[in-house]
Amino acid sequence: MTTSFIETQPIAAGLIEAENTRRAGVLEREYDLLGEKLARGGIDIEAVKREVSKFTVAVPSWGVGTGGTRFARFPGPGEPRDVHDKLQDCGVIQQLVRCTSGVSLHFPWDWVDDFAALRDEGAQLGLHFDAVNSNTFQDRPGAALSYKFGSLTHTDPTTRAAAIEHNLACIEAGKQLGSQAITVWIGDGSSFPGQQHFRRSFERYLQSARRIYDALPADWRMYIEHKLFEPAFYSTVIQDWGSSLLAAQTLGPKALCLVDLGHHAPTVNIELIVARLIGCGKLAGFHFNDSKYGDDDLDSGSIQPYRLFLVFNELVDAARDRAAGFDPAYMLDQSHNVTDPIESLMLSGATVQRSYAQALLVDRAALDAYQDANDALMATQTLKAAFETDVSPIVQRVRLEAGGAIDPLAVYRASGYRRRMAEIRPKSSGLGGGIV
Ligand code: AFD
Ligand code: MN
Ligand code: MN
Repeated sequence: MTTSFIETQPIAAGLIEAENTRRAGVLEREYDLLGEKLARGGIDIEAVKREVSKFTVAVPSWGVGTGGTRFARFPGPGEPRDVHDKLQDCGVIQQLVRCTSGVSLHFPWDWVDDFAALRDEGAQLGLHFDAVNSNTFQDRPGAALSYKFGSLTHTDPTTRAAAIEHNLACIEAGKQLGSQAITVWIGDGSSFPGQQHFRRSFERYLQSARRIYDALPADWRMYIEHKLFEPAFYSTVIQDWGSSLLAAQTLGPKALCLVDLGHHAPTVNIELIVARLIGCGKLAGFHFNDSKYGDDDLDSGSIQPYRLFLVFNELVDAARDRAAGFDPAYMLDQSHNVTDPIESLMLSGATVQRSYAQALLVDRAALDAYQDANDALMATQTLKAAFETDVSPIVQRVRLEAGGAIDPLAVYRASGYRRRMAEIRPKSSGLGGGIV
């Protein structure tokens, strides 16, 4: 007898329904009230809800494990032991929030022998596979060559070749998974002035990246992810959006620039970078997270929610203008050190979705007019008005109608899922650091 989709879901459907029933009345009243308020401003709440229901943000497989810092890692109970456990945890997130159907795998961490079977396993949980990520920032146990001094840009051609080969293997795996993009982030760089020749290392990057680019299937894209520093502390080869754009433009139309919100200096205006990349048709998409100091990988919207909104403001504006080549991919890229990763990822997915909903409320005709008239105060107030609108009833209703939970956190805690997993999955080692 084949098991039905309902039976393969990690959280009991009855529990979701019971919790939703308790909250449905209040939600209905709040939704109607918000609907009336928006209608007074000429906005149809149903139209906003339809747009929001199409929004999805992928979850990184590594995000469901407990993260760590350079100093230590404190494993949480019931951590996933392998990619199969990770998928199940991602299934929980998707089951409750319903906007996180994509999963992004990282290789070699998530390597399996049978990718077709893994694809089916994901489908059983209502998941599909988003961009694959190649890891050449650490050595594989027993590997003959080391990435200590770089991978795609290493001075040694044999080491570069190994890093290229790994990326090609990731594409092959991704093809079987149904992915359509590879995200390439390299840790390559230098920690001391003079250690690395800036121009030559970038040239080597372009040569290596060309080999990966040439191996992309026709409908695939290559996302180039820049990062200011870390693990290299003086320079990185793909340091900023300028280097990323240069590489993407040199490689060709299938190469695009990915913006990880944590990969910039603290005061950088990220929404402006987003606008620039949209303007030249090179925005790949995002790795969402939040930070106060560096690549802190905190939960999306936990530190600077207004910045997240301003990013979405640019995206909604670009969609309205039908900007050429505009089709961004959304993913969370966070590290959870002190929270339950499932809880953080559920709330982060919902937060990103909320920012999108808020950005949809911006009165763009008014904003255009205020900008043209140089009315700085009213222009900025127009954005603030949208940001300050509590769109909770919209995102809650979207979740409810998609079969998710009005309050995902409450259902998750009531389900005892983590407790059950702690019994099944043995405690993993807390030794060693590791940001991932
Ligand atoms: C890095 C990057 C990148 C990478 C991840 C691994 O943001 O996306 O895949 O961490 O954990 O800082
Ligand atoms: Mn990232
Ligand atoms: Mn990062």
